[in-house]
Amino acid sequence: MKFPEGFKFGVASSSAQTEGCGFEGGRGLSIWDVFAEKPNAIRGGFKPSQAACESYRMFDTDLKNLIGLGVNSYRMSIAWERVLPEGTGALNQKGTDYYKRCFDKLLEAGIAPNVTLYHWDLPQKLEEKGGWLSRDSKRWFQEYADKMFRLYGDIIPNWVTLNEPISVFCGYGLGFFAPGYTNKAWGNQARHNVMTASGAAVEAYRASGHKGEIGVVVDIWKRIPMTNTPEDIALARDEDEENWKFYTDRLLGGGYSDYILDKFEKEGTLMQMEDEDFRLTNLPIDFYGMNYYNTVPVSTKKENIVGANQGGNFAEDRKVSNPEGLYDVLHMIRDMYKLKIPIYISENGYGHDGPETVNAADGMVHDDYRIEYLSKALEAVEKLIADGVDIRGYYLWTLMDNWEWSAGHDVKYGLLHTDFETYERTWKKSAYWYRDFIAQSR
Ligand code: IFM
Repeated sequence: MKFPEGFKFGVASSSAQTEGCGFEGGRGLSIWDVFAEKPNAIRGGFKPSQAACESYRMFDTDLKNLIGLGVNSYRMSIAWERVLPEGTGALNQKGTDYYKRCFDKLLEAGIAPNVTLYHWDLPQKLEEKGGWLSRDSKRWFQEYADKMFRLYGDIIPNWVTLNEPISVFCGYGLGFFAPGYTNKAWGNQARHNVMTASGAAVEAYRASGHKGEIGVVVDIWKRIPMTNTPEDIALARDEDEENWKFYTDRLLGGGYSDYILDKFEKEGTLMQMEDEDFRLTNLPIDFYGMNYYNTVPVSTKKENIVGANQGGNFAEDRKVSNPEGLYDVLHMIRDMYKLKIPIYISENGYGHDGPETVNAADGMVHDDYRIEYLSKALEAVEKLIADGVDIRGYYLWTLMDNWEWSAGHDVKYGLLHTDFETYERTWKKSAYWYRDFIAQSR
């Protein structure tokens, strides 16, 4: 099918997962640098400073690959700790120059930068002041966002405040993401505060007068009860409420559900909230970004699989592949919140848990399973557009194999294979497939 004029075909990435190069250019420590030092925090012990893709010095190579794929947009994030090593205050010129150069080069190539402000790498200096548990976090984030809008607001068409705010809950409540705390009340407070901070960034964007778009990305992992028993239905409901509705209700529905407020009250984990927090998240946003990977089957009778792989997608057990689910899940979200704003599929991709090797005979990785997944997911996008759903873009996760958070190098999502010794990038079969798909869809 031909996609609508101007539809964004992109790939998505993030700073912590790709930039690497140690602390070159004056990058400050992030909470993930510190977390990665803890024994067993990251599979294989890989650290983001050493085990990402060296894009800080290899951006031109990445750009060549983006041009080769034919994408017209690249979703990337700014490392807060690179531009503001202290989290607030003085900007690091080398850091801001780096992003300016990336954005200029992308624009010269006709690739629109879609820029995320927070993709999980909180400056460690702010963590030392309480991190997302502090009520000051909204002020810190607003200051950072405001500085970025002043620097780049006139050239960036799309901004994302947060990518997957659940990461903050995983970090403060569940312990397998940075900063590694296991206190549910803290997790709830931190996730409440990060949503507030997102609203504060939207407020700063409107005040800056720039005319681009700003939105928020929430990942949806719809739970599917494995049986019709009341227990399984109740479990699916509970996990939906905790894992994604918490964020979408706040962002798209105006506030939290009675279910979640009652539950936290009973547990003694209810967060402190002020009217101002909701005023901020109720400021209008220009789009909703949905990250979709899979649905999650749940049953009280099965071993709880959540957290099995501990990559970015901690709910991914990699036994389920449901690319078609994108269709129903997106319709569900639209109906649930009577959504009128445009939607981006801000991430979608296939994670392979295990090695993927470059075939010596033809120099390619034969990742047919990824092609199968992607073709079904993109078919779902086509059907949604045919239904009249206002989807403006699709960003495949991800350009190249990178540092997959707590899963280290074990789980691979890239269209390109990365050799983590030489940092050579090699196109997989799926990269050629996506390139051809884009070319045929225009
Ligand atoms: O790698 C992550 C990304 O950082 C956030 N979304 C899910 C991806 C795959 O796990």
